[in-house]
Amino acid sequence: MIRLVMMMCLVMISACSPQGSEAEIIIEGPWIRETPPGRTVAAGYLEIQNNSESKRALVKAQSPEASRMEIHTMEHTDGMMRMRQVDRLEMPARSTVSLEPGGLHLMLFDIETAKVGNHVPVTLTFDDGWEIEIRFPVRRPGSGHQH
Ligand SMILES: [Cu+2]
Repeated sequence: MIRLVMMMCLVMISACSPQGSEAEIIIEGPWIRETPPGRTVAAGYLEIQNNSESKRALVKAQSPEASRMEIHTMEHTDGMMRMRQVDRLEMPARSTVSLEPGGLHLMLFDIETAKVGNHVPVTLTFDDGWEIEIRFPVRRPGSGHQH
């Protein structure tokens, strides 16, 4: 009987920490840009550290306060900066990927709560199925960048 209980504990432990992701992926400095009045599309930024020895990828972001979220890059096309949606955000082994104004960002659609003082919950899903919920504080940017 004791052996059976011990086995169950081991099974539960391994189910709770798939591939040790929690220590290997670290999220720093999340924030969402405040939307001007009448706008319901917001950009979110953060830094993702992949401290593991293997490449990883962010494959999905979602929030109960947005109808949908997308991962966007910024590209120079015909002399203009344009946003382009990507399916996944690749992170090489032992790398840090920064999502920041003027570059990579998360896009939140139909969000009414991107106002300073709010915290927007966002769930990030990685390619191995690991998920983490982050609270993004809403901030008013000092610069005139649109994204
Ligand atoms: Cu965008």
